[in-house]
Amino acid sequence: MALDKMENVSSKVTVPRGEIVEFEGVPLTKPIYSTLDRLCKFKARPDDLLIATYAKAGTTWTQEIVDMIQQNGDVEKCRRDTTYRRHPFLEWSIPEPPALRYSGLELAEAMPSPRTIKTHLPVQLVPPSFWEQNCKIIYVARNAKDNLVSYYHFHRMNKGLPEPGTWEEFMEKFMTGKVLWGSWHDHVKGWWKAKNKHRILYLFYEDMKENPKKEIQKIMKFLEKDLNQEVLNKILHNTSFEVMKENPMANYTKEFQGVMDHSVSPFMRKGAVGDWKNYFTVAQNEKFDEDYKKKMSDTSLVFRTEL
Ligand code: PPS
Repeated sequence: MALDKMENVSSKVTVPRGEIVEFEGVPLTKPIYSTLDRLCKFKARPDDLLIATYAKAGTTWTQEIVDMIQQNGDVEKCRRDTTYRRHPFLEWSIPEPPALRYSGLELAEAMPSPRTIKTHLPVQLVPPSFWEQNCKIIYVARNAKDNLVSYYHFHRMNKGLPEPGTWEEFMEKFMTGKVLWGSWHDHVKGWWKAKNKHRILYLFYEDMKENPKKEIQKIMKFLEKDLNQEVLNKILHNTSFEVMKENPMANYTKEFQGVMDHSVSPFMRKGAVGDWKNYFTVAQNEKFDEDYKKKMSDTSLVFRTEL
């Protein structure tokens, strides 16, 4: 079955919890680790757009906004396939079982230009051709506390990821960078530095929540797209949390049945800023802040944890 035409035949398929292997201090899944060589040789094209994020920072939201802009606000065109297949998830690889097979690399290689590609890679692991080709990159960052909460729930519902352990244990792993794709702190800082040298639009989830129209306009400008107010409002509406939560092409209910259990926690969970307050105890918050201060002392990056 062609990868890009694969029907959703994954229901009832179960997978063992993912195993983690470290590469240069960055925990990766085994299949990602074993394709690193190929990944490094990936041939980016000059008109590729890369959407890069730390996992759970607002990737899917940004992908939908970008696609809506590229399709001039045509909702039907944006529903041509799931997010997972419209935009190759570059490093993601599931060799088996066959019903879940996926190779972001193969999907990207087979895709005609212009391509929009998703990655969670830290900046130092991005295939060099993206820099050589001077590709445009949109990076989205989300404050560490909400990012952590979202990541914790995602591990609970996604059986393809390692066991999260308790909330307390997961928080510890997050703080020490022992989670998939590594340290949040290094990720956001690494990309922040890279934006001084490359064509990177660095966005914040919190800004997108506060004023989505303004952030959509920033993306439009970056993509050199001039769309009228009517189209802009259509994009705003169709990329709202409420609409995307009900959109099967964006809410991950069509993929990974038996792997992602939305009854444990939906992919489109809360979509809010400040939800961390419902999870952090006072003691945990103090510990997190103290550690955060140390790890973020060498950057000008500033995050908002509430609006
Ligand atoms: S992934 O798996 O890494 O691609 O996940 P990602 O898409 O980066 O992040 C998922 C979180 O983003 C929230 N989300 C949104 N928030 C606001 N508005 C819109 N439209 C939107 N779409 C997705 C989603 O709910 C996850 O956050 P939490 O906090 O868990 O709800």
